Amino acid sequence: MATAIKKPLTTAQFKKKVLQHLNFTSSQDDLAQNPTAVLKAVCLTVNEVVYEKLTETNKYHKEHKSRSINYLSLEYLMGRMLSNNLHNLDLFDVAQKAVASLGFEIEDIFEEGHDLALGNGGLGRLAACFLDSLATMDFNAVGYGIHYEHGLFKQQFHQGRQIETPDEWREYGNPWEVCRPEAVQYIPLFGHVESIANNDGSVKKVWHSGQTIKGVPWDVPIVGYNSKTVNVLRLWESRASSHFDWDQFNSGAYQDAHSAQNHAETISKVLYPNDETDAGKELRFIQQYFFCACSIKDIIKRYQEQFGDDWSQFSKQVVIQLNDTHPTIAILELMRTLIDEYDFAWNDAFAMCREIFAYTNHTLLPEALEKWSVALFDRVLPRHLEILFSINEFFLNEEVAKLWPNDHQMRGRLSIIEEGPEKMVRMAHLCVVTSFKVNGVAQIHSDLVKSDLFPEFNQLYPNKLTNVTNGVTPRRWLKACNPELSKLLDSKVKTDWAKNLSSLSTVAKFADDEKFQQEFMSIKHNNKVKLAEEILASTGVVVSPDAIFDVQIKRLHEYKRQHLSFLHILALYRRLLADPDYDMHPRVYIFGAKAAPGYYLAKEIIYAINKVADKINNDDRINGKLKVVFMPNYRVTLAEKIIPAADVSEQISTAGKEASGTGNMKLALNGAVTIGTLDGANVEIAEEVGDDNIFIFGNTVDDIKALAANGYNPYDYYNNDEEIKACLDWLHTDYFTPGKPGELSAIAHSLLDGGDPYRLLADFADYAKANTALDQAYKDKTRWARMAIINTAKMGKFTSDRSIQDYVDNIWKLTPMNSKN
Ligand code: B1N
Repeated sequence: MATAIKKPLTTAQFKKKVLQHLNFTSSQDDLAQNPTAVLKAVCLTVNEVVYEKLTETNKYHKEHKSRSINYLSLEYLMGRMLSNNLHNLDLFDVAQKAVASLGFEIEDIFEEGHDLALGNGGLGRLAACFLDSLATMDFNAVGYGIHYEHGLFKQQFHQGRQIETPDEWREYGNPWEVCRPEAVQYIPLFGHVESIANNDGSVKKVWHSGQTIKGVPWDVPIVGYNSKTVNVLRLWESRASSHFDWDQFNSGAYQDAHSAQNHAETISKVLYPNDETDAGKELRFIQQYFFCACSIKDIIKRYQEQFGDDWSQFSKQVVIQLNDTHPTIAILELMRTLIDEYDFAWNDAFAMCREIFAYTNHTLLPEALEKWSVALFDRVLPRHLEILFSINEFFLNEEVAKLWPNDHQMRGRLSIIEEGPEKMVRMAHLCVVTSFKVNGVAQIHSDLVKSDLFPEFNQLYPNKLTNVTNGVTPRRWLKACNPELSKLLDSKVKTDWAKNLSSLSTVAKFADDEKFQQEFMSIKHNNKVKLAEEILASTGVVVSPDAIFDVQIKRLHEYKRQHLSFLHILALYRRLLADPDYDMHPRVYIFGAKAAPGYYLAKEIIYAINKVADKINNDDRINGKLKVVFMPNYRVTLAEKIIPAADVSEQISTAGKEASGTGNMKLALNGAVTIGTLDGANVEIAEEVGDDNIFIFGNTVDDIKALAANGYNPYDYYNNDEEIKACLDWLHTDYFTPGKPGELSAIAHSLLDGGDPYRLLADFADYAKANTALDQAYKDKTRWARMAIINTAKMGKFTSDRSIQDYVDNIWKLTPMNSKN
């Protein structure tokens, strides 16, 4: 696999095909007016290459009986596909020239594309990066997910407040997906379980379901970079199993005929927009089950196409990775299928599941740990609940009782069922009990999973809990999004760094080279000029590319502490008002974040930042030294524009709360310097770049624990720090909301009477100090250039190819396509 893959088309061939497709899809007379038609024709042209490779890939794996990795995730944040697919197929320049000869800039064609936004944030984007790496490294992998009609909502600001509108990513079709009617599945739910006595005295359980939903698969091809592989992401859409009831319709019951269909189609209608909070809604539960059941049936179908009824190879051929607990029901569905449909003995079925499932934990936040009520389980999935009880009984009696005999407290703590006024199923416990490996997503997080979240499980199953540090694909997050920097790196690095990111370390030797510094920083400047235009277009704010571009882009959540940065902005503004000559390099704070629609304080934080931005951006007294912009509708496509232009990467979560973070990796890779806490992957980034090339501040995980143990009182900071007091008091006035005092009070309340749950005030002073140090460093151009270069050079560890290799070596035990065995 070392040799480069041949370019699949010449420019002339590419152009010819585009014109052919245009003939079918639109009139060519008005071509100049129709970039959308060109986009579609280009996608269809690329698909010709893609689908040929997909067929080859499938053929190869069938012949070689490669073990298949099945990645189950409720979320995939794919972003746009065209630019990435062109890069991965080495067709970028070909397409660029072909499109230019038709009178278009390729970038303008990309702008016509929709984001596939079938996810909320880091967890969904990680799944997308992993699919890219799996295909690039020639592994036999399928991603399974839901074909949401509406992905994550679009965000607008009306007078500073977030407004959500529906995402219509496939209103007029999506060129990348193909419907696969031959792989439709039928999914039972509701109903009751009948016990039938067998002749031998045993009991056979029969589930009589109350409803059947049809699962229709849509395949999105996943193109590997410079590899032989095209894999698929298979997304399930729900439909009514029997079509429209014409008899009912003809008899006049128009509404009723529609309602069954509507109910079925509601399941895949919309992505739940909550990031790290358990919505606990019945529809979400049914979504999870629907997608798990479709996927398990599909995995079995694919296996049987090769191995027929011989189950002996199943656990050697199939591994299923659960992306958090959201797909946990897959475990119960596989158990049910083996026992009820294939007559497996319970022990054999369970042993098999324990060889097949692995689980990734992505968060320690209690509000994100999923629990479903036993009553809901019983109503929707009565047979699955019986199986769940049987697993719990086995676990408590055969495993917990052996290590901790007669320890009722321990039983209660570890049980898959949480007792209480309403009995609940702890999904993570089911995952840990049944999976053969459980991993956290950065070293510090995995350590906390062992020590704080699942210490008893770690005792019970000593080698089960492990770490795989997250990574990001350098194809999308450097090569495609930062073409100028990529070219510079190409000129200095001999090997293909996009496939071997560690080779970037060779540019570290140019960190002090004046010419290289100039080239590196002038590319950053060009990227900032472009972003400044984008900022002007989307917010109306003029910003100078000579200012420090300070970026905080991620979901809005209290633990991520956008409001810590906000509070510090208030402090800087105050210092500037008190002394217009206050010594600081001009700085532009750039925020991008969506808040869950029901998350009150997150929305208040957005509003407050927007209001303060209005005031600061229009205040002549501070000579443009401070600007604040909140770019609306943060998404993958916007990240691709912001990240190459960032000087500073804000990674300021409360220590112990951010499992990993992946934006931190993307920003550093593009030469941004991190200001951050010792949390998640920041710890490992600091290890890679060294203390001189990162600004670490704040309380550590242990410090944070000690703060709580000593009785944390936010008023201690408020009363003892004049700046904190003044800034918090400011929020109660109408300074930023003329005529409406108190509009920004919610933030101050949460930080004082609300107990400051994320310890902002305890970190404020050190954060301010780190910012002063950062400001000093930036003023020294040579020093800053050196830091930026070292950040890019030292990000080799954080390619998602390395993460996948870790999964392969430590969890999945796979062999790639074309390897010897
Ligand atoms: O997963 C990312 C990590 O890099 C982030 O640190 C982590 O916060 C994120 C319930 C989640 N954890 N949990 C979620 C998302 C949606 C939902 O409904 C939980 N997201 C993360 C990748 O490891």
